[in-house]
Amino acid sequence: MNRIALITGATSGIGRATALTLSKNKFDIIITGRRTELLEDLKKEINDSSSEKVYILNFDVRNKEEVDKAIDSLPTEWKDIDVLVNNAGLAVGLNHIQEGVVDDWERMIDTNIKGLLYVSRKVAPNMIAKKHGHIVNIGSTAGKEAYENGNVYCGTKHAVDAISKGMRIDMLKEKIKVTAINPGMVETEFSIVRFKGDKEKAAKAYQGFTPLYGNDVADAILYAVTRPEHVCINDMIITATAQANSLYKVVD
Ligand code: NDP
Ligand code: 8X3
Repeated sequence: MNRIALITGATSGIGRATALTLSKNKFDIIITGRRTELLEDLKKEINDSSSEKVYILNFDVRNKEEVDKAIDSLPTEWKDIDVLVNNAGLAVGLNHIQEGVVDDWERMIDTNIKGLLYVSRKVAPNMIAKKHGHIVNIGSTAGKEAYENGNVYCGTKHAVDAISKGMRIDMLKEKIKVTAINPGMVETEFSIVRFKGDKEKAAKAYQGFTPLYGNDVADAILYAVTRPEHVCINDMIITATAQANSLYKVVD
């Protein structure tokens, strides 16, 4: 029987790649995000290439009521979520702290920290009732070292690091696995969002080296969620070969 995975932020980048990868590996997938048309496109792409089932939920992770309502609306056959991938997230702006834009800070904190918490709070109790489940949180190398201008984004990913460790401890007795996957630079829509739609600036972020792609992170997620019952990958850092951590990268 297939397992069920819910992936937040499946309209793009790492989340989209993860949906495609898991659907090729015996998972039925609940794909979520705000851009419905992109979720419909992804559903079609999965349905065209595999027989695994796909269900769409459209919600903003920052809105607790929307999160609860969407997850409550799942049909009975979709309610037993085996794997939750908390992937929805973003960086907005790249400024020194004293020039920071408060609205940007709030978007990052509300999405990357509070959104992850709202979805986890809604999904985890059912996992605990079944004494079975796996939560995968997408952190970042930015959650391991801070870098210049990264301040609040790095803070949100340090929070993901700490929350992941805390979740693991809190749900240990119930046998719930928790994995934090911490990628370095991945070429997705991430930099377009960070630079507020400036595609030229965004493209420059990946020049002179081969970055990670969404599929590379999806592979790591697949590895984590397909270990035997007695094995839990707690924490994983994955970077391009050209990048050691947030601070060291070689470019041609
Ligand atoms: P993308 O911008 O390509 O994808 C982000 C996804 O998050 C989209 O599907 C977007 O969907 C969703 N999302 C954003 N805000 C919300 C919201 N309020 N409610 C629901 N969904 C939301 O970026 P990535 O794939 O790169 O990012 C995915 C995760 O990986 C993020 O948590 C990011 O911090 C992390 N990460 C990225 C790295 C990189 O270099 N790219 C490196 C390390 C970590 P929609 O807009 O349709 O709602
Ligand atoms: C995204 C990677 O280096 O921009 O988390 O922080 S980085």
